[in-house]
Amino acid sequence: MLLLAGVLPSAALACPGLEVKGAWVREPPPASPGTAAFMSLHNAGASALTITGWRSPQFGTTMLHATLSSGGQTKMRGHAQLSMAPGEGIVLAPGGLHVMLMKPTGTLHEGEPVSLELSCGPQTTSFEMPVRREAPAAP
Ligand SMILES: [Cu+2]
Repeated sequence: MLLLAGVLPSAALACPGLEVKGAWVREPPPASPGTAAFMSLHNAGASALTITGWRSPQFGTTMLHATLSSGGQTKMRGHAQLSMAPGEGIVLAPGGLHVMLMKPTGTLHEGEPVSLELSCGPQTTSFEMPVRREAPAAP
């Protein structure tokens, strides 16, 4: 069956079942080369969901990082993909998984929006998240 692209709701092109909650970006210190974004992801769909890419027009480089602590030292390393079974969720939070945002194209201050695009194969989900100085209180 053919569908007319013009009448497709945009949600049909989004990652199926993906829900994003509580997304925010830490306000970078002056002259910082980058910052990080945090959020809760949930797969409300009927099939497994894999997030394969991250992109923000406000940063030159966007990637998923994990934080590792060993011997009192904290390191970050790249984290390939996030997969969620139906009903499963993943939390990106300070001290753990985060979206690393490097090479900002401009300055960012508290309250300003940052756009982020998540890819799951050929589909994408885009949203805006606010810049914050502090982590929001847990709901
Ligand atoms: Cu990082």
